[in-house]
Amino acid sequence: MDYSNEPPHSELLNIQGNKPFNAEPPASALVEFNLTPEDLVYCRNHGPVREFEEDTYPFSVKGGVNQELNMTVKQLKSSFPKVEVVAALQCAGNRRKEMGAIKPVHGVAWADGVIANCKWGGVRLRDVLNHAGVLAGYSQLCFSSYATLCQDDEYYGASVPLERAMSVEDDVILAYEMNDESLTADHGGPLRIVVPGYLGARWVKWVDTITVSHEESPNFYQQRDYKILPPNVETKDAAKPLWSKYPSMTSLPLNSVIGSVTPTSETSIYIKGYAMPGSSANVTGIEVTIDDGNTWHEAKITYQQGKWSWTLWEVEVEGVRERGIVYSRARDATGHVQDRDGTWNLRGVAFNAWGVGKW
Ligand SMILES: Nc1nc2c(c(=O)[nH]1)N[C@H]1C(S)=C(S)[C@@H](COP(=O)(O)O)O[C@H]1N2
Ligand SMILES: [Mo]
Repeated sequence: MDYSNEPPHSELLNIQGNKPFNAEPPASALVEFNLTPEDLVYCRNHGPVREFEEDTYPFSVKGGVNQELNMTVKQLKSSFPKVEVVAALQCAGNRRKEMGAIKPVHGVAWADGVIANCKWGGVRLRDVLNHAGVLAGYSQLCFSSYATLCQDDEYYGASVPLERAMSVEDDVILAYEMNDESLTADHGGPLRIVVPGYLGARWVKWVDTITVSHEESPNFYQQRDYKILPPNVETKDAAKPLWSKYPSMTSLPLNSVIGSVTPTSETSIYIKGYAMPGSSANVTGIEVTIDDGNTWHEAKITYQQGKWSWTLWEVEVEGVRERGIVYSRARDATGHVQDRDGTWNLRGVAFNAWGVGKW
Protein backbone atom coordinates (compact mmCIF):
# COMPACT_ATOMS: atom_id res chain seq x y z
CA MET A 1 0.00 0.00 0.00
CA ASP A 2 1.13 3.50 -0.78
CA TYR A 3 1.79 5.68 2.24
CA SER A 4 3.80 8.31 0.39
CA ASN A 5 1.00 10.87 -0.04
CA GLU A 6 -0.12 11.29 3.55
CA PRO A 7 -1.00 14.80 4.68
CA PRO A 8 0.90 16.06 7.75
CA HIS A 9 -0.63 14.74 10.97
CA SER A 10 -0.99 16.41 14.37
CA GLU A 11 2.24 16.51 16.36
CA LEU A 12 0.48 16.34 19.72
CA LEU A 13 -0.35 12.65 19.45
CA ASN A 14 1.56 9.63 20.70
CA ILE A 15 2.22 7.51 17.65
CA GLN A 16 1.34 3.83 17.79
CA GLY A 17 2.18 3.22 14.13
CA ASN A 18 2.93 5.19 10.98
CA LYS A 19 1.74 2.76 8.29
CA PRO A 20 -1.17 3.02 8.80
CA PHE A 21 -1.09 6.20 10.87
CA ASN A 22 -2.46 5.39 14.33
CA ALA A 23 -1.99 7.88 17.14
CA GLU A 24 -3.70 9.08 20.33
CA PRO A 25 -3.37 12.00 22.73
CA PRO A 26 -2.76 11.50 26.44
CA ALA A 27 -6.05 11.41 28.38
CA SER A 28 -4.61 14.12 30.64
CA ALA A 29 -4.75 16.54 27.69
CA LEU A 30 -8.19 15.37 26.54
CA VAL A 31 -9.95 16.11 29.82
CA GLU A 32 -8.91 19.78 29.62
CA PHE A 33 -11.43 20.49 26.82
CA ASN A 34 -15.18 20.03 26.53
CA LEU A 35 -14.92 19.81 22.76
CA THR A 36 -11.76 18.06 21.65
CA PRO A 37 -9.58 20.35 19.50
CA GLU A 38 -8.68 18.86 16.14
CA ASP A 39 -5.00 18.34 16.96
CA LEU A 40 -5.98 16.21 19.98
CA VAL A 41 -8.40 14.00 18.05
CA TYR A 42 -6.97 10.49 17.75
CA CYS A 43 -6.32 8.97 14.33
CA ARG A 44 -7.32 5.38 13.70
CA ASN A 45 -6.67 3.99 10.22
CA HIS A 46 -6.63 0.59 8.57
CA GLY A 47 -4.90 1.97 5.50
CA PRO A 48 -3.43 5.16 4.00
CA VAL A 49 -4.92 8.59 4.68
CA ARG A 50 -5.64 10.46 1.46
CA GLU A 51 -6.85 13.93 0.57
CA PHE A 52 -9.84 14.35 -1.72
CA GLU A 53 -11.70 17.35 -3.14
CA GLU A 54 -15.36 17.82 -2.29
CA ASP A 55 -15.98 19.26 -5.76
CA THR A 56 -15.23 15.96 -7.41
CA TYR A 57 -15.61 13.36 -4.63
CA PRO A 58 -18.41 11.03 -5.70
CA PHE A 59 -21.23 10.04 -3.38
CA SER A 60 -23.98 7.56 -4.18
CA VAL A 61 -26.96 5.87 -2.56
CA LYS A 62 -28.06 2.59 -4.08
CA GLY A 63 -29.60 -0.82 -3.35
CA GLY A 64 -33.17 -0.87 -2.02
CA VAL A 65 -34.15 2.63 -3.07
CA ASN A 66 -36.72 4.06 -5.41
CA GLN A 67 -34.21 6.28 -7.13
CA GLU A 68 -30.42 5.91 -7.04
CA LEU A 69 -28.56 9.04 -6.07
CA ASN A 70 -25.25 9.95 -7.69
CA MET A 71 -23.72 13.29 -6.88
CA THR A 72 -20.55 14.97 -5.65
CA VAL A 73 -20.08 15.84 -1.99
CA LYS A 74 -20.37 19.48 -2.96
CA GLN A 75 -23.79 18.84 -4.50
CA LEU A 76 -24.84 16.80 -1.47
CA LYS A 77 -23.99 19.73 0.82
CA SER A 78 -26.12 22.16 -1.14
CA SER A 79 -29.06 19.78 -1.58
CA PHE A 80 -29.93 19.12 2.08
CA PRO A 81 -30.21 21.26 5.21
CA LYS A 82 -27.23 21.44 7.54
CA VAL A 83 -27.56 19.99 11.03
CA GLU A 84 -25.13 19.83 13.95
CA VAL A 85 -24.67 17.30 16.70
CA VAL A 86 -22.17 17.00 19.54
CA ALA A 87 -21.13 13.38 19.82
CA ALA A 88 -18.22 11.44 21.24
CA LEU A 89 -16.29 9.27 18.81
CA GLN A 90 -14.66 6.32 20.58
CA CYS A 91 -12.64 3.44 19.24
CA ALA A 92 -13.71 -0.01 20.49
CA GLY A 93 -10.04 -0.57 21.37
CA ASN A 94 -9.90 2.26 23.90
CA ARG A 95 -8.04 0.94 27.02
CA ARG A 96 -6.85 -2.16 25.15
CA LYS A 97 -3.42 -1.79 26.76
CA GLU A 98 -4.99 -2.32 30.18
CA MET A 99 -6.87 -5.40 28.97
CA GLY A 100 -3.66 -6.72 27.44
CA ALA A 101 -2.01 -6.57 30.85
CA ILE A 102 -4.49 -9.21 32.05
CA LYS A 103 -3.66 -11.56 29.18
CA PRO A 104 -2.28 -10.74 25.70
CA VAL A 105 -4.79 -9.44 23.14
CA HIS A 106 -4.59 -8.77 19.38
CA GLY A 107 -4.64 -5.17 18.24
CA VAL A 108 -3.06 -1.76 18.63
CA ALA A 109 -2.14 -1.31 22.31
CA TRP A 110 -4.19 1.84 22.83
CA ALA A 111 -4.05 3.57 26.19
CA ASP A 112 -7.14 5.63 27.04
CA GLY A 113 -6.98 8.41 24.45
CA VAL A 114 -8.85 6.94 21.48
CA ILE A 115 -11.88 9.09 22.17
CA ALA A 116 -12.88 12.58 21.02
CA ASN A 117 -15.89 14.74 21.80
CA CYS A 118 -16.63 16.90 18.77
CA LYS A 119 -19.32 18.97 17.14
CA TRP A 120 -20.18 17.39 13.81
CA GLY A 121 -21.85 19.33 11.03
CA GLY A 122 -23.44 17.73 8.01
CA VAL A 123 -26.64 16.48 6.47
CA ARG A 124 -29.07 14.09 8.10
CA LEU A 125 -28.75 10.65 6.62
CA ARG A 126 -32.51 10.29 7.04
CA ASP A 127 -33.13 13.27 4.75
CA VAL A 128 -30.92 11.77 2.06
CA LEU A 129 -32.57 8.36 2.36
CA ASN A 130 -36.04 9.85 2.25
CA HIS A 131 -35.06 11.67 -0.91
CA ALA A 132 -33.90 8.42 -2.51
CA GLY A 133 -37.01 6.64 -1.20
CA VAL A 134 -36.22 3.50 0.80
CA LEU A 135 -38.17 0.46 -0.41
CA ALA A 136 -40.09 -1.71 2.06
CA GLY A 137 -38.56 -4.85 3.53
CA TYR A 138 -34.93 -3.71 3.89
CA SER A 139 -33.14 -3.80 7.24
CA GLN A 140 -29.51 -2.73 6.89
CA LEU A 141 -27.55 0.24 5.73
CA CYS A 142 -24.02 -0.37 4.45
CA PHE A 143 -21.40 2.37 4.31
CA SER A 144 -18.37 1.95 2.06
CA SER A 145 -15.23 3.85 1.25
CA TYR A 146 -13.87 2.36 -1.95
CA ALA A 147 -11.40 5.20 -2.38
CA THR A 148 -8.84 4.00 0.15
CA LEU A 149 -7.21 0.61 0.48
CA CYS A 150 -7.15 -1.35 3.74
CA GLN A 151 -5.02 -3.95 5.44
CA ASP A 152 -7.64 -6.71 5.60
CA ASP A 153 -10.07 -6.05 2.76
CA GLU A 154 -10.36 -4.31 -0.61
CA TYR A 155 -12.21 -1.36 0.86
CA TYR A 156 -13.38 -0.11 4.27
CA GLY A 157 -16.99 -0.89 5.10
CA ALA A 158 -19.47 -1.04 7.97
CA SER A 159 -23.20 -1.16 8.48
CA VAL A 160 -25.91 -0.17 10.94
CA PRO A 161 -29.53 -1.23 11.23
CA LEU A 162 -31.60 0.84 8.81
CA GLU A 163 -33.97 1.90 11.58
CA ARG A 164 -31.08 3.52 13.43
CA ALA A 165 -30.41 5.83 10.50
CA MET A 166 -34.09 6.51 9.89
CA SER A 167 -35.05 7.27 13.50
CA VAL A 168 -35.72 10.86 14.43
CA GLU A 169 -33.88 10.60 17.76
CA ASP A 170 -30.64 9.01 16.70
CA ASP A 171 -28.97 11.89 14.83
CA VAL A 172 -27.05 9.83 12.28
CA ILE A 173 -25.40 12.26 9.89
CA LEU A 174 -23.13 12.51 6.89
CA ALA A 175 -20.59 14.93 8.31
CA TYR A 176 -18.49 17.40 6.37
CA GLU A 177 -17.51 19.58 9.34
CA MET A 178 -15.84 18.92 12.67
CA ASN A 179 -15.83 21.67 15.31
CA ASP A 180 -17.05 24.26 12.76
CA GLU A 181 -14.18 23.58 10.35
CA SER A 182 -14.17 21.55 7.16
CA LEU A 183 -13.51 17.92 7.98
CA THR A 184 -9.81 17.22 7.39
CA ALA A 185 -8.42 14.24 5.52
CA ASP A 186 -7.27 12.67 8.79
CA HIS A 187 -10.85 12.46 10.00
CA GLY A 188 -12.46 11.34 6.77
CA GLY A 189 -12.96 14.54 4.80
CA PRO A 190 -14.71 15.42 2.63
CA LEU A 191 -17.42 13.14 4.07
CA ARG A 192 -17.75 10.68 6.91
CA ILE A 193 -20.52 8.85 8.72
CA VAL A 194 -21.35 9.91 12.28
CA VAL A 195 -23.36 7.34 14.25
CA PRO A 196 -23.73 8.80 17.75
CA GLY A 197 -23.65 6.10 20.42
CA TYR A 198 -21.95 3.52 18.21
CA LEU A 199 -18.29 2.50 18.21
CA GLY A 200 -15.95 4.45 15.93
CA ALA A 201 -15.53 1.57 13.49
CA ARG A 202 -18.99 2.31 12.06
CA TRP A 203 -18.17 5.98 11.47
CA VAL A 204 -16.83 5.31 7.99
CA LYS A 205 -14.40 7.97 6.77
CA TRP A 206 -14.15 9.07 3.12
CA VAL A 207 -17.54 7.44 2.61
CA ASP A 208 -18.54 7.28 -1.06
CA THR A 209 -21.31 4.67 -1.21
CA ILE A 210 -24.36 3.91 0.88
CA THR A 211 -26.27 0.73 0.10
CA VAL A 212 -29.73 -0.10 1.42
CA SER A 213 -29.47 -3.84 1.94
CA HIS A 214 -31.03 -6.98 3.41
CA GLU A 215 -27.70 -7.97 4.99
CA GLU A 216 -25.07 -6.38 7.18
CA SER A 217 -21.97 -5.15 5.37
CA PRO A 218 -19.91 -8.16 4.20
CA ASN A 219 -16.75 -6.15 4.91
CA PHE A 220 -14.01 -7.65 7.07
CA TYR A 221 -14.35 -4.90 9.68
CA GLN A 222 -18.05 -5.66 10.13
CA GLN A 223 -17.87 -9.47 9.97
CA ARG A 224 -14.49 -10.62 11.26
CA ASP A 225 -13.43 -7.92 13.60
CA TYR A 226 -15.03 -5.63 16.19
CA LYS A 227 -16.82 -8.47 17.90
CA ILE A 228 -16.65 -9.58 21.52
CA LEU A 229 -15.65 -13.23 21.49
CA PRO A 230 -16.05 -15.28 24.70
CA PRO A 231 -13.08 -15.22 27.11
CA ASN A 232 -12.14 -18.86 26.41
CA VAL A 233 -11.21 -17.99 22.81
CA GLU A 234 -7.52 -17.25 23.15
CA THR A 235 -5.98 -17.62 19.69
CA LYS A 236 -6.62 -16.45 16.13
CA ASP A 237 -7.16 -20.05 15.03
CA ALA A 238 -9.74 -20.67 17.72
CA ALA A 239 -11.47 -17.45 16.71
CA LYS A 240 -11.67 -18.28 13.00
CA PRO A 241 -14.81 -20.45 12.98
CA LEU A 242 -16.51 -18.24 15.56
CA TRP A 243 -16.54 -14.78 14.00
CA SER A 244 -19.75 -15.45 12.07
CA LYS A 245 -21.50 -16.72 15.22
CA TYR A 246 -21.15 -13.55 17.27
CA PRO A 247 -22.95 -10.25 16.73
CA SER A 248 -21.22 -7.19 15.34
CA MET A 249 -20.63 -4.57 18.01
CA THR A 250 -22.90 -1.54 18.07
CA SER A 251 -22.57 0.51 21.25
CA LEU A 252 -19.74 0.47 23.78
CA PRO A 253 -20.25 -0.09 27.52
CA LEU A 254 -20.61 2.34 30.42
CA ASN A 255 -17.10 3.54 31.20
CA SER A 256 -15.01 6.04 33.14
CA VAL A 257 -11.37 6.96 32.80
CA ILE A 258 -9.08 8.99 35.04
CA GLY A 259 -7.29 11.63 32.98
CA SER A 260 -5.14 13.29 35.61
CA VAL A 261 -4.33 13.18 39.31
CA THR A 262 -2.68 16.31 40.70
CA PRO A 263 -1.56 16.76 44.32
CA THR A 264 -3.06 20.02 45.63
CA SER A 265 -1.49 19.90 49.12
CA GLU A 266 0.39 17.46 51.36
CA THR A 267 -2.91 15.71 52.03
CA SER A 268 -5.14 16.28 49.00
CA ILE A 269 -5.34 15.35 45.33
CA TYR A 270 -7.41 16.67 42.43
CA ILE A 271 -8.75 14.15 39.94
CA LYS A 272 -10.16 14.79 36.48
CA GLY A 273 -11.63 12.33 34.05
CA TYR A 274 -14.17 11.47 31.41
CA ALA A 275 -17.07 9.03 31.35
CA MET A 276 -19.08 7.44 28.58
CA PRO A 277 -22.59 5.99 28.65
CA GLY A 278 -23.48 2.45 27.64
CA SER A 279 -26.47 1.69 25.44
CA SER A 280 -29.17 2.06 28.09
CA ALA A 281 -28.99 5.59 29.48
CA ASN A 282 -26.73 8.56 30.01
CA VAL A 283 -24.15 8.93 32.78
CA THR A 284 -25.58 10.48 35.93
CA GLY A 285 -22.66 10.21 38.35
CA ILE A 286 -19.03 9.32 38.85
CA GLU A 287 -17.36 8.37 42.13
CA VAL A 288 -13.74 7.81 43.06
CA THR A 289 -12.08 5.78 45.78
CA ILE A 290 -8.57 5.87 47.23
CA ASP A 291 -9.11 2.96 49.64
CA ASP A 292 -9.89 0.19 47.16
CA GLY A 293 -13.62 0.74 47.14
CA ASN A 294 -14.36 1.12 50.86
CA THR A 295 -15.22 4.81 50.66
CA TRP A 296 -16.46 6.61 47.58
CA HIS A 297 -16.28 10.35 46.85
CA GLU A 298 -18.83 11.83 44.48
CA ALA A 299 -17.33 13.79 41.61
CA LYS A 300 -18.78 16.95 40.12
CA ILE A 301 -19.94 16.70 36.52
CA THR A 302 -18.47 19.70 34.71
CA TYR A 303 -19.64 18.99 31.17
CA GLN A 304 -22.32 17.03 29.37
CA GLN A 305 -24.10 18.25 26.25
CA GLY A 306 -27.16 16.63 24.72
CA LYS A 307 -27.57 12.90 24.40
CA TRP A 308 -24.33 11.88 22.73
CA SER A 309 -21.47 13.79 24.35
CA TRP A 310 -18.99 12.43 26.80
CA THR A 311 -19.20 13.50 30.45
CA LEU A 312 -16.32 15.36 32.07
CA TRP A 313 -15.94 15.26 35.82
CA GLU A 314 -13.56 16.32 38.59
CA VAL A 315 -13.19 15.88 42.32
CA GLU A 316 -10.82 16.80 45.12
CA VAL A 317 -10.08 14.13 47.71
CA GLU A 318 -8.70 15.14 51.09
CA GLY A 319 -7.14 13.14 53.88
CA VAL A 320 -4.65 11.51 51.54
CA ARG A 321 -1.69 10.16 53.51
CA GLU A 322 0.50 8.25 51.12
CA ARG A 323 0.94 7.76 47.41
CA GLY A 324 -1.43 5.24 45.96
CA ILE A 325 -4.08 4.26 43.47
CA VAL A 326 -7.36 5.99 42.79
CA TYR A 327 -10.21 4.25 40.98
CA SER A 328 -13.29 5.72 39.31
CA ARG A 329 -16.66 4.23 38.51
CA ALA A 330 -19.58 5.69 36.58
CA ARG A 331 -23.30 5.06 36.96
CA ASP A 332 -26.16 5.80 34.60
CA ALA A 333 -29.79 6.87 34.80
CA THR A 334 -30.99 3.26 35.05
CA GLY A 335 -28.86 2.74 38.19
CA HIS A 336 -26.31 0.61 36.37
CA VAL A 337 -22.80 0.95 37.91
CA GLN A 338 -19.49 0.24 36.19
CA ASP A 339 -18.04 -3.06 37.42
CA ARG A 340 -14.64 -3.40 38.99
CA ASP A 341 -13.30 -5.80 36.36
CA GLY A 342 -13.71 -5.70 32.60
CA THR A 343 -14.15 -8.91 30.63
CA TRP A 344 -11.11 -10.05 28.67
CA ASN A 345 -11.60 -10.86 24.98
CA LEU A 346 -9.16 -11.72 22.20
CA ARG A 347 -9.51 -8.48 20.24
CA GLY A 348 -9.26 -6.35 23.36
CA VAL A 349 -12.44 -4.40 22.72
CA ALA A 350 -14.93 -2.69 25.04
CA PHE A 351 -12.71 -2.67 28.14
CA ASN A 352 -14.52 -0.94 30.99
CA ALA A 353 -13.02 -1.91 34.33
CA TRP A 354 -12.93 0.87 36.93
CA GLY A 355 -10.82 3.78 35.76
CA VAL A 356 -7.32 3.80 37.33
CA GLY A 357 -5.02 6.64 38.31
CA LYS A 358 -1.81 6.88 40.33
CA TRP A 359 -0.05 9.68 42.09
N1 LIG B 1 -12.51 4.50 5.61
C1 LIG B 1 -12.20 4.25 6.90
N2 LIG B 1 -13.07 4.61 7.87
C2 LIG B 1 -12.79 4.38 9.17
C3 LIG B 1 -11.59 3.69 9.55
C4 LIG B 1 -10.70 3.32 8.51
O1 LIG B 1 -9.63 2.75 8.74
N3 LIG B 1 -11.03 3.62 7.21
N4 LIG B 1 -11.35 3.43 10.89
C5 LIG B 1 -12.53 3.36 11.76
C6 LIG B 1 -12.24 3.27 13.16
S1 LIG B 1 -11.85 1.72 13.75
C7 LIG B 1 -12.37 4.33 14.03
S2 LIG B 1 -12.19 4.15 15.68
C8 LIG B 1 -12.67 5.68 13.49
C9 LIG B 1 -11.54 6.64 13.82
O2 LIG B 1 -11.80 7.93 13.34
P1 LIG B 1 -10.68 9.07 13.46
O3 LIG B 1 -9.43 8.60 12.77
O4 LIG B 1 -11.28 10.29 12.84
O5 LIG B 1 -10.43 9.26 14.91
O6 LIG B 1 -12.88 5.70 12.09
C10 LIG B 1 -13.46 4.55 11.53
N5 LIG B 1 -13.67 4.77 10.11
MO1 LIG C 1 -11.67 1.81 16.04
